[in-house]
Amino acid sequence: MTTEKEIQAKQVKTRAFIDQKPGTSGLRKKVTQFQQTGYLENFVQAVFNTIAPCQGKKLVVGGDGRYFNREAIQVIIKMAVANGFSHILVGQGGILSTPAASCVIRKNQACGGIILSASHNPGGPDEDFGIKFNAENGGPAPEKLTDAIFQETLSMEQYLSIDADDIELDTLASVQLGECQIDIIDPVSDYADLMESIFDFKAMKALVTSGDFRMCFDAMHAVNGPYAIEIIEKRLGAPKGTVINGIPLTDFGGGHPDPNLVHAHELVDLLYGDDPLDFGAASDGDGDRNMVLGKKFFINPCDSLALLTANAHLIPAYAKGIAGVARSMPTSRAVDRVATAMDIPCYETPTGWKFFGNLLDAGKITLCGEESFGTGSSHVREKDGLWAVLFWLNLIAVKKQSVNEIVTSHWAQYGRDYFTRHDYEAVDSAAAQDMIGQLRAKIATLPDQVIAGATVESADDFEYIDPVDNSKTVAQGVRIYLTNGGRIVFRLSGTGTQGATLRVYLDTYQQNPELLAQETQQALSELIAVAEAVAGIKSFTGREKPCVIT
Ligand code: VG1
Ligand code: CO
Repeated sequence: MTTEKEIQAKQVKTRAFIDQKPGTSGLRKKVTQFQQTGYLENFVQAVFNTIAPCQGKKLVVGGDGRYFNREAIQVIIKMAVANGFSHILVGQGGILSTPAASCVIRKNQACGGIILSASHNPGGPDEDFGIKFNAENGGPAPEKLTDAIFQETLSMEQYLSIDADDIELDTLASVQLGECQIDIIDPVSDYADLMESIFDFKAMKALVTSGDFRMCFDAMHAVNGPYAIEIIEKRLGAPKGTVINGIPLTDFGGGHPDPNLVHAHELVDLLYGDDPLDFGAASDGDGDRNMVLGKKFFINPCDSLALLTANAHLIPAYAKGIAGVARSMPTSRAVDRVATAMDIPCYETPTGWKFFGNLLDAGKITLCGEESFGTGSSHVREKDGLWAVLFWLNLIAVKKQSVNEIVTSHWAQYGRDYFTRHDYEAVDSAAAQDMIGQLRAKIATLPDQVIAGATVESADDFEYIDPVDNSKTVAQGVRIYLTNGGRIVFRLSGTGTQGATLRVYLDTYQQNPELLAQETQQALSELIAVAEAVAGIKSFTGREKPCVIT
């Protein structure tokens, strides 16, 4: 379809907002904030100004389907046309999972993409919305770029748009708006093809159709439903109904699309009930996180990264070996042990996928991950929930072992890093800042102190110098190392939309074969007591216990 009409860009006056600083992963606010006149438009114009000139360039647009996704996409398309983009690729229905957006940007050599998502945060008129820009490598904009975008927002006086009817998003089509071609693309096929090029689909198909392997994938009413149905049910042939909650809903069915033991309770019931399945998996709102479960068995994401690294040679795409690995700082050191054994480099980065981009682009790493249910590889520049699930299926298919056997034999070989994260959500911001401030102030005096029976070996506030571009990122979390091998990390979340969220990460290493099967909170109870003693969490937050324990 072609519109012959002349398209005239119009300048629209706006006022600047001072609160558009992107956090760990883009700008996340309540929907109501995004609905303020000019709020979304300002941020989008700031992105376009930062990457200008936009003339002749290709842009990818899509989101996780949450409330306000469609409205935002219409605004962005019109602004992109007015700003001179020559080609816009939009996922059908406004849908693109975060990893699929990364894949589409790379495959089509776009100059970048705008992804609309607040990830695992709830959706709906009174819930969360988010927007982020991914650069031409398909990865989240690095800090240099997000800082520049933020600077632009502070002086925003006008944005560019056009007067035009809304674009029909539900039909695959190519539409010409003035000089710009807008393609409504199948959001799934490129991504599904990429997965097929990485894994041994033949072996996986044999596994999931064998009749003695029962599995479930919970898409949590979020974006990965169509991807999982296409790949797991259609291409791998798993029985219909293997994917549950597979239709993306604007409010995610009223739940938190967060794949953990608390929020993915429907799946958890299937794996921990009377007649448990062999394998269960879930992903989050925008499809980049994953949780993998065996029969009555939870795989900690830190262990998952270590295991995928140790077994990467069994996957066709990584059979020739991997260049190196990286983990975010709070992630346990399980993967470090594997990297040492494999004699490959292991990098420790600040929290957030944007810090992996340079390492992946430079070919220094092949796999990377975070404790927050994020795992990924050089196939895209985002963490990738479904990829991680397929990796596990591929491993089970070729090792012919259960999840439980694979993990416990890994611990037997490498020892076990017990890990937990305690979240205190929506606490008073000033109190949380104060707590972190006081911890920072005493870092220098901590070494050699005995706290709740444990001796501090060292302490610091994590800083990172990117080995590729030498950029420096400071104040990424207070780390306390104990002489008994334990580690405690305190940091504030950069994705919350209400008050502050304090995250306390605790991990300790156990090599004694007799002590590898403890309950995690039990194994970490002494460390938990040290964390309270050193930081005074209860008195600062006014909370007796964390809201979420993972
Ligand atoms: C959290 C996680 C972090 C992850 C980020 C984005 O950030 O801790 O590991 O990269 O979310 O993931 P924070 O700053 O709240 O701790 V997603 O799936 O929410 O885009
Ligand atoms: Co996410």
